[in-house]
Amino acid sequence: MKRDPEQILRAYEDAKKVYAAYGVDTDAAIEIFKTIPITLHNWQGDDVVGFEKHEGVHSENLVTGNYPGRARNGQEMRMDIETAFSFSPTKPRVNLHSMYGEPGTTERNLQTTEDFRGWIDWAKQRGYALDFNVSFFTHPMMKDGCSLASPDKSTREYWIKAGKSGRAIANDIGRELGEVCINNIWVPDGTKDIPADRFAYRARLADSLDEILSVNYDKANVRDVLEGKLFGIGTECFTVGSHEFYLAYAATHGIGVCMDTGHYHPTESIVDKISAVYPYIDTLLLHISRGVRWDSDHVLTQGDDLSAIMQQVVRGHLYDSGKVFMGLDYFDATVNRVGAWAIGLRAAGKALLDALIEPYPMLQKAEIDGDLTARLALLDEFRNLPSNAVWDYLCYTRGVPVGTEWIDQLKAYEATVQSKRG
Ligand code: RNT
Ligand code: ZN
Repeated sequence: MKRDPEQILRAYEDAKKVYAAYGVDTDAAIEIFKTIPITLHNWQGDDVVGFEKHEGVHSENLVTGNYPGRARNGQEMRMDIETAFSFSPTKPRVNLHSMYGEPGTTERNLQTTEDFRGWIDWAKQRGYALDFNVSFFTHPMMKDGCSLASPDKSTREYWIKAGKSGRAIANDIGRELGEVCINNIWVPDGTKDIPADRFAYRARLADSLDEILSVNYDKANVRDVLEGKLFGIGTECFTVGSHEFYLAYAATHGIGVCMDTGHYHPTESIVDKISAVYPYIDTLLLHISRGVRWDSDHVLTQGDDLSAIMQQVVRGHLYDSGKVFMGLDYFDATVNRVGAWAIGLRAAGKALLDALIEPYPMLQKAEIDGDLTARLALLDEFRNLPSNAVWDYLCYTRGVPVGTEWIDQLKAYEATVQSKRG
């Protein structure tokens, strides 16, 4: 449904006055919003399958559903990504996995920047920054679910080489695009049942990381982060790359961590961890998903946790610190994949905008004054400020569909493009 432009503008003028009464300049907030990227994870586009041809390989990322129209190659995926971006006013940025090299014939540990030429040229042309991950999964060289921590030396060596190639590629990406490329390392390594020697697994992972990180690159081009996890399907009893392990490693080695909102105990949130960790690590990448009961990677939607995360990023001015990056990470094949991207981007964008126009100084003042009643009352009152009028205005002035209009556009894209794919 298309909305009436005059009504959008009128509602914004009213909302602007409401916020101004609380000391908030919504026009200024919109200008800041435009500078903060929300990174799109390319792997939602094809259910983390990749462009390589490995028959009968086990995937360490469980994706359910078989919605038609999956992107089968780089050209289709890039078109899908552009379409998702056209539905959201957020600043675009793309996170790429190494299993999406083209044409997909190079062994993962022998990949070079040229395997990503199509992606880099596209990003350059579109003005997108790119982030990178070596795909340490869904591959014949995975052994018993392990890569960098495997007891098998040749397995470890294969993946160390892949990790090193990945950093060289990330460095080239950052240099060529003139924007830092975040190189994220996540490995599924762990055991289904209780390990005898936890120390040995962790010592092997640390050695492999030491080796991968032994080359020094300019931090203007590449920054490294480690993504921990509580458990995964098949690694219920022991995950080598736990949060504590990576945090300790990152803090002592001058690198960063990636916090994935779906990787913790179901009642544990990353909201409180951001301010705790931020001062002591080099880089903080957020993988934002919606965990449901287990490490489920559901499509991101709005909610208290997402709002609170964005509030931390805004209240602490982390968005222009140069060391905090926000990206999406989920995979759902039961719904239109471009729709899944758009839902997440718009949810993240709304929460970010909400945080940017929150009358935070009033909350701070109440706290400083020791007025705990006002602090709590204001917190709850501010939830109902007319932020959606500001969001609609932002979409409208950015040439992005307002309200539910994007769903109609998605249906048209599905009918004319996605449904034609075999
Ligand atoms: C998996 C991690 C990881 C992956 C991607 C594909 O649990 O969240 O970030 O989702 O690397
Ligand atoms: Zn993740």
